[in-house]
Amino acid sequence: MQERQSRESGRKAPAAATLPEGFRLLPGFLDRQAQKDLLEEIRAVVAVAPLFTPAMPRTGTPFSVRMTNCGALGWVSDRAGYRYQPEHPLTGEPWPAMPPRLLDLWRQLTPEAPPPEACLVNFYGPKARMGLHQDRDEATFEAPVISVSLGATALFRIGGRSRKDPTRSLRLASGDVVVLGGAARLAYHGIDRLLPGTSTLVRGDGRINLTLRRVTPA
Ligand code: MD6
Ligand code: FE
Repeated sequence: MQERQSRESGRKAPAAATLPEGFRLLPGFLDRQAQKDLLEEIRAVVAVAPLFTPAMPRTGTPFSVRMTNCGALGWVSDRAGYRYQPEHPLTGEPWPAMPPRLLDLWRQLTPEAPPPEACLVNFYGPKARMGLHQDRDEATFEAPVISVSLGATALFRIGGRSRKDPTRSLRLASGDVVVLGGAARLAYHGIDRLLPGTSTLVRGDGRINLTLRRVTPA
């Protein structure tokens, strides 16, 4: 798999000054074939661990994004709260293994960190979005969170460690990788919306985002 920054994409990483320290956007990190190969592996994950609709803690309001996981632990959300657990909430089965190419990507981008334990798979239809949030349900923040985007381009919003901090908007296209490490590990971020007609990789103008996390201290 070509896990290099694409020279063909012609898109540049944003100026660092206005972004939190430890934030990295790697445009076109996965080439088209690597995206297709990864998508097939994610389809195999979904075949074993079907997509479920998470719900907000307390209110039970459904998310517009559907989810599943691979790896030893999976992130789930329901009326009882946000948590990591070793089994699928509907089937009760263990999550499927993380595809080796994701473990390779992690090792390449964060060689010092212990291996990832969870890969959250988010499926977006054309109207789905994700509110501004921090990734802070992990018992350790020693490793970055690394995300891979497939399919339609998304408008990604990122701010600082306080919800009130100013934010800026960036585009995440198919094959792009984001690293939230250092100060950016706890930066607020979300998805405002998808841009229709921007990719043919995922049918129906859909988008998949994978987030790899270390959950427990090494
Ligand atoms: C998304 N991403 O791209 C949502 N979290 O659909 C995230 O929530 C995210 O991109 C942590 C690190 C990188 C991310
Ligand atoms: Fe997140």
